[in-house]
Amino acid sequence: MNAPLEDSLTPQIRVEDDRTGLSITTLRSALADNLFYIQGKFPGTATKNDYYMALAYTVRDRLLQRWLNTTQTYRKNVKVVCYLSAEFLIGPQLVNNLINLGIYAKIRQAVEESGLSLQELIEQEEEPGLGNGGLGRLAACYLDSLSTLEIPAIGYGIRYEFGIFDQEIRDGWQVEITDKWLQYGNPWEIARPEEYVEVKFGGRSEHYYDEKGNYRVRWIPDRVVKGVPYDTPILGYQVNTANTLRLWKAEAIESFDFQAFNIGDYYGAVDAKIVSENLTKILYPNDEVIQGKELRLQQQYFFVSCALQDMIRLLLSTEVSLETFHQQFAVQLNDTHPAIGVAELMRLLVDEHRIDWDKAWHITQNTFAFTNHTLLPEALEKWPIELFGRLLPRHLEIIYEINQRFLDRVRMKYPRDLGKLSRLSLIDESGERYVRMANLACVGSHAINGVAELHTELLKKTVLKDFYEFFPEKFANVTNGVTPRRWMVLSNPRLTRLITEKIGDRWITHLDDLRKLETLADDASFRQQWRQIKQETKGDLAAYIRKKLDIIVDPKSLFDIQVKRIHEYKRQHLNVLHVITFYNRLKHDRDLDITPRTFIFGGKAAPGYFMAKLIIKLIVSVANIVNNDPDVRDRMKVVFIPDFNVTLGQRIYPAADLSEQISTAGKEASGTGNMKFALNGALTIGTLDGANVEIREEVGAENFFLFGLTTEEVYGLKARGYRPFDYYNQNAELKAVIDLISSGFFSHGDVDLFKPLIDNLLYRDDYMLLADYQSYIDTQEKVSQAYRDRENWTRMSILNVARMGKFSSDRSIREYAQKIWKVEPVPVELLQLCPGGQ
Ligand code: CR1
Repeated sequence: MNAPLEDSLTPQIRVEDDRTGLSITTLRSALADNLFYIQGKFPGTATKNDYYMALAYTVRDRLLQRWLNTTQTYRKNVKVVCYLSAEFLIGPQLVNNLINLGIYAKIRQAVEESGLSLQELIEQEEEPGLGNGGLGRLAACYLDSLSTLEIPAIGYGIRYEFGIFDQEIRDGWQVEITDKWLQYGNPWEIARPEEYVEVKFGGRSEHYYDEKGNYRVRWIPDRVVKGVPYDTPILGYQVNTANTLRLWKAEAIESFDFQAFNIGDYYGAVDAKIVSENLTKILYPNDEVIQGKELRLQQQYFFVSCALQDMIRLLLSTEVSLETFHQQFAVQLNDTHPAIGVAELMRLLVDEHRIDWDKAWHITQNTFAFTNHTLLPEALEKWPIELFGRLLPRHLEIIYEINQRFLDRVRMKYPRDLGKLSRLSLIDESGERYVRMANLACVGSHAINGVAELHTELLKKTVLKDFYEFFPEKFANVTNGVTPRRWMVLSNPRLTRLITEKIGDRWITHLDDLRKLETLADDASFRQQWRQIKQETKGDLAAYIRKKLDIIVDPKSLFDIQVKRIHEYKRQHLNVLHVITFYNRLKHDRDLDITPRTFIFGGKAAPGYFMAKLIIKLIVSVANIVNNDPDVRDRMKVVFIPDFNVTLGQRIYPAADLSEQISTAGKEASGTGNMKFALNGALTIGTLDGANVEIREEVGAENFFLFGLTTEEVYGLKARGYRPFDYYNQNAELKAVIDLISSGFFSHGDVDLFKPLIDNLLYRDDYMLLADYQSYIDTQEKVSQAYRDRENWTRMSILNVARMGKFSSDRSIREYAQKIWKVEPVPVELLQLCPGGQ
């Protein structure tokens, strides 16, 4: 990969010493030094990974001035955004840091003059897979934008020892492999063991009167765990701001079990250590469905408590009164996973810092804001009271108290409306009793937002309707965005260079500038260059597919791509129905003049989600038949790329012609892959769901392939009684597709294999594939026709990119900063230099 751009150094950096200088000579000797002194290797015995590590440290050294100075700046009474998230899917760090530092070309030269290949070293990096999908990746894009916009921020989360599993496909089935991302060390993090905090679990609360006769509560836990922070710098694009991602690792408190040790129970003491460290061992691999496991609640409470204690310590280290907490920190709850923070902050303020309840509640409500990321009912977190009370007895009391005060207000506003009362209550009492985390988040926050316009509207009308009616002023929309640094500059260097040649590089931080490309859409030679780049990028992906999977695909065919978590509502199987329709048409008429296509899929299924795994099996089974059928050769190929992750996304999004965004209307909160594809020049085939609606508005209906039922129509059809079987009966082509799967054609004659999937479609079809089938097929036909007119297709592709300005995460973060957090940029000056730098 070539440098996406000329190197451009941030003007303010004034620190050049032997260790951090940027001359090629200094860079080369730094690389050699790090290999020797940090990796402890001679060049002769060093592995590629040793070289990667040495290079990573060389880059990190050049980041430290900015990082430490950023931290210093924030000690001076500025409001800091704290983004609390159980997931941060940050992706590989090396190239991103090179780009943001503006030293890519220099480093490449130094590496190459040392006899190494930069590309090979880049490929050594293990990405930290600390997230499942969109939610975790969004958090990562937001950190990038916060730093680039010079907004003081800390990301707080969990340092999972094992992140999202690696996916292998064996015999068509997904197999999960443990993700040992830390096995060779992580050069980007710095442990800060001296800044540990203690987190309590279990036990009971004790109510008493203090020395002044005030009523107090203290928590007598039966277990204490140590939280140790590990910090990763998040450097902004060509600014001095490097915010911190602070991830917590659980460790045992040795002293706590000395008792066991002293009575000779050495094993017992070690057991306690293992139990503590289990807390942050593994990321739960479920996307949008709760698993309700005790360990998960422990994880949530653990990192949230660590974070809030850390903030309080930070604040108290600055002479400022704790009562100004909400003026010092804006805390964003990324979904309900950190919602326990509402009760924890109340506990810290009331029990531990003796602030009275009303004041503490004012602080809490003005501190927190809550983002909802899904409408799926199975994703709404709730915890059985019994479990909750056993783990967090004091928090349960606090939640009861919050609830009582809140419900008193509800009663005042709606006397005698018992339905309202029971729906708004923080406790679900309809059967077994549960704590409802979304309700806690709504009551404890001053702002609540959805992640796309449609999603926010649906929140107000459905899952959070009662809350919207009770406090409409809290609700706002902030449509998601993605960072153009990673999702264009880093992943698509060719297009980055072309665009920059034409309109300058301001678009990288002001994505609206892409509008300047609009007029170029009418320039034939520009279109030619644009097409050429897409062709080369598709060639790269084709080479990857050949190398990894031994499948030959034609870069001239239409690359039709769906990559995202596998989920029934995302309807990868609707895509498969089209693949088989396409196949059948070719089989029936071998001379059919069809636009050749390569159908590409990728995505992980939750390990316990049978139907999702069966969908993968179906894709791979169809691929095996189609790819080996001489009748259709050269006209279609089907590929499932295993182990979709950030690194692979960087290869895949830029190579797409067509982006599949085909969820059932009303189900996808926003989607962000849809933005990455379109930003890289793919056209979208999609439903009116999530941010698709806004993407279509921006790029223009004529540059978007719309199909399917609207949300209203979905609701309407469900209400009238949806009968999928009728669609099957009345549509010969659909029937042929379904029958072909049922016949065992794709499963070596096994007629049972896909039966669960087929039966589900014929007799339930919750996600209405059959209702949308014909419209999808017709629209795919339009896509095929449109692709034949290469000039016009290219025009549409250029216009898509030109009109994607809105979907920069910079825009999203500006909205959060203004509407919700009330924070301002604080530029960082490099004042305090390291001794060697002066
Ligand atoms: C949504 O499904 C959205 C991301 C980020 C996901 C997706 O549509 O783009 O969040 N939700 O907002 C999710 O993971 C747990 O919920």
